[in-house]
Amino acid sequence: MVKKKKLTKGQLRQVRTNQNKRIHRQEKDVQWGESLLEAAREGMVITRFGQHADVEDTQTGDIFRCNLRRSVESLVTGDKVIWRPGVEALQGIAGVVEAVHPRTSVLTRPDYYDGVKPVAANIEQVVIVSSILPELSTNIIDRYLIATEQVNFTPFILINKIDLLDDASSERVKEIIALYSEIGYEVLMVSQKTGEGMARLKEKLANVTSIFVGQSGVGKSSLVNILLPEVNAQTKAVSENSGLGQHTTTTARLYHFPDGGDLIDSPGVREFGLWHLDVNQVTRGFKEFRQFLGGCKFRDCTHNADPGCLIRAAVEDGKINLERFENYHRIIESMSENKTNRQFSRDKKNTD
Ligand SMILES: Nc1nc2c(ncn2[C@@H]2O[C@H](COP(=O)(O)OP(=O)(O)OP(=O)(O)O)[C@@H](O)[C@H]2O)c(=O)[nH]1
Ligand SMILES: [Mg+2]
Ligand SMILES: [Zn+2]
Repeated sequence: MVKKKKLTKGQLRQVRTNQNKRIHRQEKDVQWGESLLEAAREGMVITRFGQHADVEDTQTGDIFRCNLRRSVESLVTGDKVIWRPGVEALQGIAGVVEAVHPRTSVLTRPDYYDGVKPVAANIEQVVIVSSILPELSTNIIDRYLIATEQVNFTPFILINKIDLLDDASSERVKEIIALYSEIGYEVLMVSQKTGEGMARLKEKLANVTSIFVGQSGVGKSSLVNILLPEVNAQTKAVSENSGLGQHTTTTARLYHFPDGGDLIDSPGVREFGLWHLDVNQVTRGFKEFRQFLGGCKFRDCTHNADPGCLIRAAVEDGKINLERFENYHRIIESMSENKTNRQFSRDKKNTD
């Protein structure tokens, strides 16, 4: 714990005023007057929810639930912050986040109303988790790869639940591994259930800050529980009715490995949207396309049926994988659909 000093008379008075406000329900939020706060300390955001964040004090390693100053515009798991402890906890809140240090990296995704939303900050490695159940989808993997390629993260692909492999899915996994290895992405196969492949995964996670991303139900939190047995993150079976994950994890949370390295577990999203990116960014997100870009006959080539398209030619020559090419066009199409829907619901929101 951060050492507490004895309260001065003025501080005691303010504490009492806050308590009275609370009793009389006049004020929803606890007010932290200057005199109720101790000196500034360094910390890191372990998790953020609503108007609160759990901040780990850098010096002691203890975790404190904090309010956020209004000037703090955006705060996510992994953010390094300056925070100040209160002289005593009020309504379970132990301090205030005063400021956020500049981020070395941030993983973002679009939010329906707010534009771009950060998911986590100061990460180095993105682990794209996929699994035999609910589904093995290269379209989803590609969406995450595009997002990670924007910021030069090192991504790798993790296929979980290989204990569920049958002949057909084994063939499919082999195809997927070949596809991504050829482009230069590492693919690991693991089973949280049997422990297969877990040693290699541990190696990959040592001494770096990583984030698990991927659909709901692929087993991100289950993997966290095996990697860090003392954590006990909540997990839930994939729904038998819908065949979908149940959105069990609701907010990103950071864990430390005892021997070095951090791991962030994140909530599965229904669709990892990319409409905060423009077409060029998506195209460059397919890193094997890059060597051909700029060489098509027409400058505004859509890399579809356009004459003189080098990307299409590369597909025909077997230099670009057909599945990746098809995913590319599906993603580009869905981006324009989503943009229209979003505009529509924004207009609707404005007239409501
Ligand atoms: N057979 C098998 N089941 C697994 C494996 N790993 C996880 N599961 C099961 O998959 C289900 C979903 O796991 P979770 O860890 O909750 O999935 P998640 O990715 O954290 O999901 P969200 O928090 O909703 O994003 C649970 O019932 C797990 O027991 C595995 O290796 N093999
Ligand atoms: Mg989870
Ligand atoms: Zn082209």
